[in-house]
Order: sequence, then C-alpha cells, then structure tokens
Amino acid sequence: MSTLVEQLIQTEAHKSVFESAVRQLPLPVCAAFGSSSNPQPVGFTNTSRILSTKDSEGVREQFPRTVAASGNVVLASSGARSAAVHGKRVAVLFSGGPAAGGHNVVCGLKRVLGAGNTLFGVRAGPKGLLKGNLFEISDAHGDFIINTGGFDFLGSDRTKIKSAEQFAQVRETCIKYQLDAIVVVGGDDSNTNAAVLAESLFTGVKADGSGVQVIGVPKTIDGDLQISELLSISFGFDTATRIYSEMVGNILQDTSSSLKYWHFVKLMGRSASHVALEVALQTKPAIALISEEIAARQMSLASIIERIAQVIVERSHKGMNYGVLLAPEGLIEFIPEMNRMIAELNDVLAHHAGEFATLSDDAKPGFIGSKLSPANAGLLASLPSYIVRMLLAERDSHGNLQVSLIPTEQLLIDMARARVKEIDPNVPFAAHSHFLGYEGRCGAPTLFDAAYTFNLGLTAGSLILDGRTGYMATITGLTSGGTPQAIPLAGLLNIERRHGQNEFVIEKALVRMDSPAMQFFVSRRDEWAAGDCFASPGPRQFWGPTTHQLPISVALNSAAPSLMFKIG
Ligand code: FBP
Repeated sequence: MSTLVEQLIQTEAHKSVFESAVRQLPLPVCAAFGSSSNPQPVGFTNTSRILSTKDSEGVREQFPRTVAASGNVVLASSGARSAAVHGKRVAVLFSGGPAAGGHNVVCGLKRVLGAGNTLFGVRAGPKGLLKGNLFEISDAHGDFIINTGGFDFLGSDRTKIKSAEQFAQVRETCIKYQLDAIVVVGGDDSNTNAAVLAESLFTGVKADGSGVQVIGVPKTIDGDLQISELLSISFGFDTATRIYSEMVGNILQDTSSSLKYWHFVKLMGRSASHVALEVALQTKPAIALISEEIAARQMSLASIIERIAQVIVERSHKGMNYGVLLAPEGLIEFIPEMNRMIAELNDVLAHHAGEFATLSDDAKPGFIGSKLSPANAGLLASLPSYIVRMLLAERDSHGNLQVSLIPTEQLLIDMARARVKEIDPNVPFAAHSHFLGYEGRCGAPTLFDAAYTFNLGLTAGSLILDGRTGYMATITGLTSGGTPQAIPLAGLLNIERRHGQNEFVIEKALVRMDSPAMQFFVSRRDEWAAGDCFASPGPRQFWGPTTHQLPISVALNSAAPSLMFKIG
C-alpha cells in the first residue's frame, strides 16, 4: 500500500485521477466501422452531391488534378473494405489553434491503419513538416493520449505553406520518410493548406512517379468550419463552449449574489460568433452581442454602445446594478466603420511593411494615419491607444488580424461607462472584464468531441486506405448513429483578399440571421435583458445527464429532435 505522498507523485505527468479515468472511457463508433472494440476500415463511393462555389472555374484552373480526380463529388462510406491494405506510411499533423479531441483523431487513425501500416506524428504542425520533424507513433502512445485534451502530444503552429521553397521542403520530408499520405488536422485556413498540398503532391513525389495523398480533418473551437448537413460542426467547439458556459454560469451566479458588478466577457472565436451564441443559449445572460447581426443591421459602434447603456440603465432602475455581457472576439471587424478601416489598414500595412517595421511604436499610428483615407484616419485617431496598438500589430501567417489580442471588452466597458453617465449620472456601473479563450481550447474532450474525433480519425484513415486524396473527413447524421463521409476540399474554395492580394480560401461559416439558433436567441433575449433568467449549465460531464448533449446551436440548426447525440 503506497503512502498518500507516493500516490500524489504518481498523478504527475498527465496521470491525475481524472485523466486516468477518462482514458478508460469507452468510445462509440459508427455502425459502418463495425464493433467499437475492433473498428475496421471502410471503403467509399460517390454520392449524388457535387460541390461548387462562386469561384469554381478559377479553382478548376488552379487545382486541375484534384478536381479532375474527385469531380468535386461528396463520398459516403460503402461498407467494410474487402481487401486489407498494408505498408502505407502516413503522417499526421495539427495545424492552428488547439481544440479538444485532436488526440483522439490520432488514436482513430492509429487504430484503423492497424499494425500493417505506419503512423508518424509531425512535431509542431506545418513547420515540422517543412523541417522533417517526424516520429513513429506506437500503440502505447495511443493508449496514453486517448480522451486527453490539447495538442501537446504533437504541438501545432500556423505556418502557411505557400512558397516554392516550402513545397520543395515538404517533398523532401515525404521522400525522407517515404510517406504515402499526410493528414492535416485543422480549421478553414489549414484545410485550405491541405487542398493546396493535395494538388501539389498529386503525382511525381516518389521514384515511381506516384504522389502523396492529403486528407483534412475539420477542427476549430470557433465553429466556423460548417458545411450544411455535410459538416454540422468542427471538433473542439462543444468542449470549448461547455467550458466557457460553465464559467459564465458561475459568473452569472456571482452577479446576482454580490449585486454590484457588471461583467463584460469576450469569448474566443476569431471571426464568427458561434461560440458567443452557443454560450448565450446555454447561460441566458442580460446581453450577448452577435457580430453577424451587427454587420447585417449596419450598427455603428455608437449604436451598439447605446443599446448596452440602455440595458444597464433599465436594469439599474429595477434595482439590478449587475449583469453579464458576452462579446465575440471578432466583434471589432464586424462593426461597419471599423471593418472599412481595418480593410484599408490591412492593405496599407501590406504595402508599407518594410518602412513600417523600422518605425518606433509611438510613430506607427501617425505614419499609418497619414496613409489612410481621412474618414478612416479620423476613426483610428479616435480610438484608445490600447486598441490602436493591437490593430497595428503583426497579422498571423494567414493574414488575419489577431483579434484575441484586442481588448474589445475593455473598449465596451469604457464607452458604456461614459454613455451611462450621460443618460443617468445616478446609475452605478462597476464592471470587470474577462477574456475566455485559452481556458477552453484544451480541456479534456466532452464525450461528443471524444467520440466524434475518434470516428473522424477512423474516417481519415479509411480514406487513405481507399487511395483518396484532397478530401476532408466528416461524420454526418450525428443524432442517428453517424455516417463516415468525405468532402472534396477543392469544392469548398473561394477567393478572398488576404495580405492585400487575392487568395483561395475555404469561406468561414458565419452565424446566419435566419438560422433556428439565432432566431431562438432573438426571440428570448429581451426577457433575458429585463430580468434574471440565467441558467448555470455546470461542468461538462463524462458520466451523468448531460454526457450525451450536443451544442444547443447545432441541435437547433440541424432540426434535431432533442439535445442528445447518437453515434453508433
Ligand atoms: P483555429 O482557427 O486555428 O482553430 O484557431 C482558433 C482560435 O482559438 C481563435 O478562436 C483565436 O482567435 C485564435 O485561435 C488565437 O490563436 P493564437 O493563440 O495563435 O493567437
């Protein structure tokens, strides 16, 4: 019998009582894979669904080989593979921000590839692929990482593979490790990377002239990688929103206990407001801003502040000097005048990058202001320095503004405070700001994310064994057992302006104003603003009544009969 101290030491290095227990959690698999104790690879067949975007012609020219091979036709599993495939060498990498369930994708891949094939992990994302930083994944690795959160088994990064030199480096890595396939686990930008790689590696990589297959897996806590009924949600969204909802529920409980604070909570989700909407649906706060609505209704910053201030004053007049406001991380880019300014700012920064880099921080706003149109220069000058500094900060390698670093929640507090004072100087307004982001990305996956990702791994591995390239794995029918399917990546591409030039990208799925989830929110939010209707959803459960729960927005938008998912 070990002492308590000895027992505690044994919980170090990912062996907490909880981590050890969730490793044993059984995972259901789609019926197509057979039994959950011994899932088998499936084959694929064409469905009648062909994808096309407004830029399909341009895509056909840039991606001729993958488009010709797939015809942009969606695939569905056609039952167990009859012939076993041996000797495939497959590499898997994580790309972009972490999301809960990534480790289970690796486990699903490992399981379906079986002992006859080799799985390599790429360390530190696309950068590791360029450097050839790979290692072989064993069964023991799988047993250790299963159902654990984060991407720490491999690490991740945001390198965009686009230059001729980078493509040559990828080829070198493929040759060095004699790879037959690469699996890219990532969001919209990373799956665009996968589409580009699939085209570039289509043939002529190996000595016999054959190519390397590339398969994408849809990850992102942002939830903005959605493709109608083909992909109801990316993995990681459920875990992140349940963690945020627990925290917001706790804060709401505090507001109506201590009776004196407003809490302005910015929630991660770079562009779309799916995370904010889901957390609002789970917790019912006084105010939740949805960026897409602000853009659709062309609401200026002043009108947003007016609405917030009115709610604060009205609640105060009823004795409620407290409340919670949720703001999506990407809000600033959706406010029409800010959006116009940021678009011009991006172009100016791209065109004057060299000169800009030589300037001191103090000189930067003036320099950029002198290059902007008078209206945008005026707007930039009117913003607090803590916002300007982040608007001028470096873009990520995909050309995105780093919205997670912009303290929008503080801007809203400062502006609301000033407006409340103008409306009624007697209204007390004490506010705290929060940013919930990193707290939710790497928690242990919910049972939904754990099962979903394991099945995505089984699907990606099956696509490789079936000889496919240029597809993204997906599971459809999440409330009716689940079906492994594959979406042709080139069929998702559109042209967008990035780094001041046009580039092919997978369009982000934003919150739709006419979606059932948004409509439900709109129908209830005035009640939530007027009183205390909040709900505290509590911690995510692995055993208990909410274990099998889907995100509320996903259930509403897919017209599910209940909140419960069913895989297997
Ligand atoms: P992905 O799109 O790569 O999944 O990233 C999601 C995200 O968590 C966003 O919500 C957030 O804006 C961004 O990553 C922050 O990334 P970083 O930590 O690299 O700044």
